[in-house]
Amino acid sequence: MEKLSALQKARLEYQPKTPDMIKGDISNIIAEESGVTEPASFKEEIKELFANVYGLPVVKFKKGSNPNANNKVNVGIVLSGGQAPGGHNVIIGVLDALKKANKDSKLFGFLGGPSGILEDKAIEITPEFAFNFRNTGGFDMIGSGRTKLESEEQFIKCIEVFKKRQISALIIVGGDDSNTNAALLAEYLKKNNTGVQVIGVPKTIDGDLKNKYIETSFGFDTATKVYSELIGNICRDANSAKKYWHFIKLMGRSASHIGLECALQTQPNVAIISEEVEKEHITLVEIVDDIVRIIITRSENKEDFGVALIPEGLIEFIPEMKLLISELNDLLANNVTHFETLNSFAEQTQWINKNLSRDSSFVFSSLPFDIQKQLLMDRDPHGNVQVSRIETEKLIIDLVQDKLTEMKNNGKFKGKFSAQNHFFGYEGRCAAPSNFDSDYCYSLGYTAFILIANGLTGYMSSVSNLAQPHTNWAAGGIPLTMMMTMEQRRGKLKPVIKKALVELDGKPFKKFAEQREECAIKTSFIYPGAVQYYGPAEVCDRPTKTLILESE
Ligand code: FBP
Repeated sequence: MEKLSALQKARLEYQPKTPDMIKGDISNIIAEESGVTEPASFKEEIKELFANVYGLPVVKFKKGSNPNANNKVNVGIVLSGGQAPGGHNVIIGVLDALKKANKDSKLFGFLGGPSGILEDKAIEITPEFAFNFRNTGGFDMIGSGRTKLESEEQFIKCIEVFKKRQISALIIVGGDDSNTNAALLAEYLKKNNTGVQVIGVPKTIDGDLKNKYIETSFGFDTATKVYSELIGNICRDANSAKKYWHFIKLMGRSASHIGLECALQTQPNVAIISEEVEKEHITLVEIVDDIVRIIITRSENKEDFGVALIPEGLIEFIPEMKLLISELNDLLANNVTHFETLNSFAEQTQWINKNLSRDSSFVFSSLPFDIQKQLLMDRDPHGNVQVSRIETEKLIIDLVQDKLTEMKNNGKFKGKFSAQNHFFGYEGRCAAPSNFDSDYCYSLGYTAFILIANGLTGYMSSVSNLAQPHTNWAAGGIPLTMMMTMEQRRGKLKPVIKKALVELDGKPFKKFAEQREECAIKTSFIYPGAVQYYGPAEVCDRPTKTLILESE
């Protein structure tokens, strides 16, 4: 058996904390309805697409007798998309609840993500097997994948597999896209009277699956604490050596929640927020000019060092880059075969430049070759450029360097500029979950099973009041359709769960904006240190600053 560290052993014994309302016998918990709900926009379109799971009520748990809770059931679970700390605890929360309700019930974990359902690859998750995964990071218990479940053919295959394994409920743990697919599957299964229920669980380190009812997605807490520890260490190194500017790209496919939270935790000199760049139409040149301004001012104060945070998704929010990427996406999607016949990079760029609009061709040509190559790399399953593979931090360093050299030659910059680049992304996705994520995920899994025991389908498991002590957390379910809207995807209007971007009038951004100029010029770093698992609650259990500010 694999050798465990003392901390790993201790974490296996950690009992996640849960809301009071899900304690006790599962047969004594019922789901109370609190009004029929509808999405905020495209009501008619969504109603038509989801005729069978539309207009369901939000439910909250309360004490009451549920005669079906102890029925023997087989439940399936699948992890979908990128890893996020706490996924194993979701599975263990479901398992503990299911076995508590009836020890003969079974939990099947589909392997390697949604494709595991289509290929009928699953294992039974027993308490003995699951024990070694309690409070651990990673998704290695059953793996994950990015296969989209959306076609009728796939749904028919799912039904076949559920029948064979006598599965009467499926839990899909994923982000906005996976939960949109959960809603489509729930609708299909209900329309066809299969009796199979579908429950979603909000996962993503990006923190962009949240709304009025879902306060945060799991994994965001741990990932941002891990990145903040690393950023704090770099800030301290910068402040010790006083010779480097560190440019750190942070994960988050689209939204800048991770960058914003880390900026609140560490107070770097620069933190770019993509949503602001888009709203204010800030160009790449303007971004660079502002960083140069900060470098020069700090240099005049004899501080030729600093730390800048760059969100991974930035490139797609810069107006001229957004247009370029969208033209490239269409060009590449519509000319796959022809593009494959172009053998050299020179041939590829020549063809690209010929087919782009004049403005985009100009922007493309002005980029360094490495970035041009990265922009032409394979798209993800949604046809999007893979931003985690674009070295935006290096692009910005190059442009800043060029500008400073020019200014030096003109006598306008007399200091020194030496840059280091970093990318923090995969480092945080499989970290051992913080107490918050351990507790939250276990409670989400446990809640998902109670929703199943109450006969519900088409819901997302919800645990709220998260800024309060766990005893006051509320548990229940939110209808998936009420979080939906319609958006253009590959030229078609499609139902989607709305991605939550950083709100510029929200409290976390306002707090950051209030202090950023001072942090830019005056060294004001905070060194948060490592995630703590044992010790006083204010050190070990505190949620993110984003969550606290949003709950005020
Ligand atoms: P999910 O939205 O599936 O949770 O994944 C988010 C993420 O971690 C992004 O931050 C990042 O851009 C992407 O996954 C990287 O994907 P991959 O794991 O395929 O490299």
